[in-house]
Order: sequence, then structure tokens, then C-alpha cells
Amino acid sequence: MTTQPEIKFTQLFIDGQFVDSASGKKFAVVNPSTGKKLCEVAEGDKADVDKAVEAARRAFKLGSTWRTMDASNRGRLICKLADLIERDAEYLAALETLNNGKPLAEAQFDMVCAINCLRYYAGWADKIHGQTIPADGNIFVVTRKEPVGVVGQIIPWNYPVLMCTWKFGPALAAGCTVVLKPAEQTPLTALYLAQLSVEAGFPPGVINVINGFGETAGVALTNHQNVQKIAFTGSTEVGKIIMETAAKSNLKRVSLELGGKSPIVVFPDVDLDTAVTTCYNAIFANMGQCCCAGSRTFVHEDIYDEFVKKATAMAAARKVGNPFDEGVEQGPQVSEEQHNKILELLESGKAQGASVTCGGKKWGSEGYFIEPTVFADVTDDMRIAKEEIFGPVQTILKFRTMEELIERANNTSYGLAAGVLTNDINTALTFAQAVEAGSVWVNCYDATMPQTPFGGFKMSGQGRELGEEGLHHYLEVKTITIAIPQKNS
Ligand code: TXE
Repeated sequence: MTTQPEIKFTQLFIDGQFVDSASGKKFAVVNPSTGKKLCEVAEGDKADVDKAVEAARRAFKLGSTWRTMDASNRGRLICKLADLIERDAEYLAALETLNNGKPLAEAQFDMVCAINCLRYYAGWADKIHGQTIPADGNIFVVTRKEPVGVVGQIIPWNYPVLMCTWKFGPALAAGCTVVLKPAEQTPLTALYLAQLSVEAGFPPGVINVINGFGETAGVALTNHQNVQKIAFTGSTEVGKIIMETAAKSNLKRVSLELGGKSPIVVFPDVDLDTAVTTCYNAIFANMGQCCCAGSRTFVHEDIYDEFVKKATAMAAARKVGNPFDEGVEQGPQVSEEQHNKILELLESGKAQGASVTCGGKKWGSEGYFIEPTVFADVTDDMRIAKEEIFGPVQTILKFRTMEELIERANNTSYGLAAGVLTNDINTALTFAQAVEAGSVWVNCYDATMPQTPFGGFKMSGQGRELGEEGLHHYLEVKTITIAIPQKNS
């Protein structure tokens, strides 16, 4: 097992090469388990984004290697990238754990999901096609699906490799070229993927990676006149800025995958232990740093007390520690900023009258660890029931009727996901149809797969990633209408 992965790449990746930033500036990358500096990476800003976009534009030029490549060969390149991630999965998972703090087993699982995502989209590359349309008149009409062009992709720190593949997969399958900005907290694995893209054989300029901050590199990408689309995953707050900046610059296409406050609902007819486990995984996975985390656990009043007892016992048994250690289930939060945000919300929960049945404070003396926490007696008006905590904090609310439940579940500006646990098909379908959420999981949770669309209603986003839907943002539809002497049916 690798516990001290070597950090091999720290520069920017532009036009198929690692280069320093134009300004020569660098910034520190921190190990969240210790709070100490891991290394410094090149800090890209507008000048570097301009260079990367120029490289991506060249790679996208008519007649370029990328534009003239058979779609099936694009698919093969994406597959090759997946194969290389698979080859180096152990190293990549260790690097992810080092930089992000997630337990090694979770990082290893992320690699499997990343590989699956790329293979799924590799298969699409030569299956993206238009239609012939029987329009009125003596005409012959075809539609073509064409790549939108140079795409800017801005991703967060919670699933660094996986988010790269959610972004690269559909963009490359569609035939776009990309400039990706990883989160400033977690650039290391994205840079390694950049190197793998060279080995896979992608032409220079098709994939570019610019480390940097949101306010500089992120804004430069979003504002760029020659970027045709921006794909963003992150906070709702920044999502709004992205849309505004995109609109004010060149009306570039935008897809957004933002925050959530997703309800997971437990009806009294279920096996209680199974339900407790499902709800536990729904919130505690990845230290609670999951956009679709089941962060409002609604439990029917008939089983509420028993549920809280069992949920508390499960959280109390959660093993926190060095994410490289065997059996550790919870590592640190990704950054001091996130850690402090969570502690502040924990205090607000206590002050507003929720009962802490487990945890409730910082864990250990170094790094950004938080105790697995359970709040009972949570009411809808509390901040912990309304705001995205993004931490290992389960909030358990009580409900009585379906009508009341639907009203409360939907009483949020978010709408990313929802879960319902029941053995009654009518109950499940009533809730599934009424809840305002992009994904509804029945008797499971976070069942996110490359084949199935994922994204949010309301302020949880715009558009969908994954599945066939995930390709649409990367494609323009061109209608070609040809006058002909006479048409025949
Ligand atoms: O997000 P930001 P932060 C939520 C979660 C978390 C909160 C804040 O609640 O506590 O957001 O996290 C780039 N123009 N999610 O501050 O700032 C930034 O550099 C262009 C949910 O880390 O949104 C990074 O690459 N880009 C979420 C990315 O945006 C900008 C995952 C995300 O950072 C920018 C992460 C700007 N003006 C946090 N400002 C999810 N949906 O999974 C920042 N960025």
C-alpha cells in the first residue's frame, strides 16, 4: 500500500506540456490531516488561462488532428485514459487521500467510478448523431450534432479525480477541447491525469489544466470570449456568479451542479437497522462533503426515538483518524475554511435548541477533523436544517403525514436529490413524484452511475451531468436544409 505517494507534477499543463505560470507565482497545497504544507504548485491566472484557451482553440481548428479524427478513435483515446487510470489506480488513490483527506478505501472506490465514467462516455463518441427530418417542401433536412468548441471546466475539491472524469468524459466524447481548473485545495490528481492524457495520445491542446484560484483563474475562464461553454461544480453562490459572468461576456453555455440540502425520508414500515445504515451512509460518506448528501433525515414519529438511538450508536462507532490507516472510515475535512464553517454551524445548532446525541465538536488536536455528529429534535427553522453544512453532521427531523412531509421536504431553495425508505410502493411513488429533486432514490441512496442523469432542480443547478443528457451541453445542433428538385416519401 502506498502511504507516501510521490508528488510528480506541480506546474500548469498547457498545450501538452507542463509549464510554470506566466507570473512565476506559486501557492501552497496543504495536507488536511496535518494542516501542514505538502508542496507548492504553479498559480495560474488570466495570462495562463489565455495561453491555455489559445492552445485549446488551435486543437479545435478545422482540419486539426482532433477535428479530423474518427469519432471511434476519440472513443479509443478516452478508453485509453481510463485504462491508464486503472493501471495507476493505487497511486492515484493514495495521492487523492494525501491531498483531500478521504479514507483510502473511498479514494479507491472513486477511481473505479472515474474509470467507469470515462468508459461510458468513450462508448458514446461514435454514437452521437443527428436526424433526417421530413420537413415541408422540396427539401432534404438533416441535423448534425457538433461539439460546442473550447470548454472551460471548474471543479471542486470533494471528488477531485471523479469530477475531472465527469467533465472530461462527455466533453471529449462530443469532440470539444477543454481547459480545466481544479479546486485550489486539490490540484494534484488533476495534474497527474494531465500527464496520463499525454501517454494516452491526446493531441496537444485538447486537454489543459490550470491550477489557480476562483477569483483569478476561474473568473478569467468564465469571462473568456473564446470559451464557448463553462461547466461548473461548486457552491450555489459561485454558480450565480458564473452565470452572470458567462452572460455578460459572450453568452457562453453554462451547466451548473451546485449545493443541496437533500431529504432522506424513513417510513415506519421498513427494517429499522437497514434504514439507519442507509441514512448513515447517506450523510457520513466522504466526511459529509457530498453535494447530494442526505442532510435532512426525516423520520416518522412512530419510530423516531428508536431511530435516533440507533443512529447515535452508529455514528459513535465511526472510526475517525489517519485516512491511510486500515479501517478508518472518516478522515479530515478538506480545509481549515470548511472545518471552521462546520464548527460554526454546530454551535448554531446547539444554540437554536437541537439535541446533540453524538459528537458536536472538533476531533483531535491537528488537522481538520470533526467528530461524527448527530442532532435530534431538529426543526425546519434551524440553520442546520436549512444551510448546506457539508460535514459529518446528521440532522434528524420528525414527521407525521405524507402531506406535511412533502411540503417540508420541498421547502428549500435546493433540489438536488432525495431518498425514500419504505416497503409500500404507493408511498414511494407518491413521494418520488412530489419531491422537487433531480434524483430520487427509493430504498437506496446516492446510487449515482455514469448511465443515469444527475443534477438539480431549483438552485441546485442547471442541466444534467452523466447519461446521454450529460452530452447535450457539449453539443450544438446544426440544421442543414437542402433544396432538391422533388422529394419522395
Ligand atoms: O466552493 P466554491 P468552496 C459547497 C459546500 C461548501 C461551499 C463552499 O457547501 O461548504 O460550497 O465551498 C472555483 N469564478 N460546495 O468555497 O468557491 C473554485 O476555485 C469562477 C458544494 O470551496 O464554489 C473551485 O474550483 N470559479 C459543491 C470551485 O469554484 C470560482 C462542492 C468551487 O469552489 C469562483 C464544493 C469564481 N468567482 C463546495 N470562485 C458540490 N456541488 O459538490 C470560486 N471558484
